[in-house]
Amino acid sequence: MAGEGAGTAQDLVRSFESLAVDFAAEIAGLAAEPEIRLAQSRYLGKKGRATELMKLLGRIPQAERPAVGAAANRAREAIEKVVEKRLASLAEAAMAGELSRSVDVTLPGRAHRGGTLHPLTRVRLEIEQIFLGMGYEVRTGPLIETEWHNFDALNTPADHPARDMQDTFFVEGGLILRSHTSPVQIRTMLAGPPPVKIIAPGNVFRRDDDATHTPMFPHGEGLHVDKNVSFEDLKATLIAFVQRFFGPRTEIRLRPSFFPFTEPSAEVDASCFLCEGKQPARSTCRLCKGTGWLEIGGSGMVHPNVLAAVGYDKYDVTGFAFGMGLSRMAMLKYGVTDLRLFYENDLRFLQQFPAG
Ligand code: 2NL
Repeated sequence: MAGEGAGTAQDLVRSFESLAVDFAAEIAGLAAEPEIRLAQSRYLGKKGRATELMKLLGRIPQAERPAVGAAANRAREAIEKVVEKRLASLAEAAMAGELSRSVDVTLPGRAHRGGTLHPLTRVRLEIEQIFLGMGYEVRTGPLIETEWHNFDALNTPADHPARDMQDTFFVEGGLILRSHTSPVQIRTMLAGPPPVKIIAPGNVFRRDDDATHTPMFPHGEGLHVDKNVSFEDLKATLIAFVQRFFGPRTEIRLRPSFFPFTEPSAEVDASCFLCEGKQPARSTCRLCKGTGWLEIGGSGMVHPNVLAAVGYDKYDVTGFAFGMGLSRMAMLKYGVTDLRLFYENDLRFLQQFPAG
């Protein structure tokens, strides 16, 4: 920094001249724009060396100041020019590098193994497609529910065993994890008048955890409410469903049962698609265990108390509803013998369900 701090005009002019030279030397070794800009600000910035030199101008006689000012301007211009040239040559070098890269277009591509859908997702999508084809809408809703939407509206009184701590997960604020997807149907009916024709797929929660139960499992329910909806409509709908899901020769069997939210209620069995109920295959069938039938879910006519709870006229409309566990449907359809396989994320299992 020759002459810096020296007193005469000539000293200052020389200092400005060496400023540009010092700067050029300093950035010669820099190869990135941010570093070059930083160096520039060390010379020309608010606290830069040029600015510091300008502060000495006050000590110079008036008459000699223009010469020093001119030297300052030359230094500034020189520094800016050096920056520009250096950045331009860096850009050029980068471009030359890009252009000199050669690509062997004959190399085989790197294969990416496409992902597949989880079997439970496949089953859900397939069921959705079947019901969409029968004019149903797919509805979803919250996993955390009020006891009213999950139980009370469904004619399930406070002393019903399903409401015990043992079966239901309670969370803070007096809320629960839904134990079925019925609250979605309740919310849909509350939101508007009949007709309602929906299916509600989604995960539900119960305090079970053993070889045949997981505390969370995918469930699917259907609901059709309108004037003159009959048990016959329920049966026809279930037949159409099982024939699309398991195959066109599938039959159904309804066994009298009980649910608080339906009356009458029935368990739904589908005829075994593996042995088709025919001897001798049936007697040793691993799927239906020789019964010829597969239990797939529950169903019934919507209880008038449920219709009344959502503000529907129980004398004007009727409805049917049904429910099924999607993991059971997936086990039956794909011959999976251990429920836990669905939740272990073992690729050897998952890769057996191809894409598409
Ligand atoms: C099951 C049994 C069932 C329903 C679910 C339902 C919903 C409303 C009103 C009336 Cl909003 N019923 N759902 C009805 C009968 C059976 O599920 O999931 N068994 C595996």
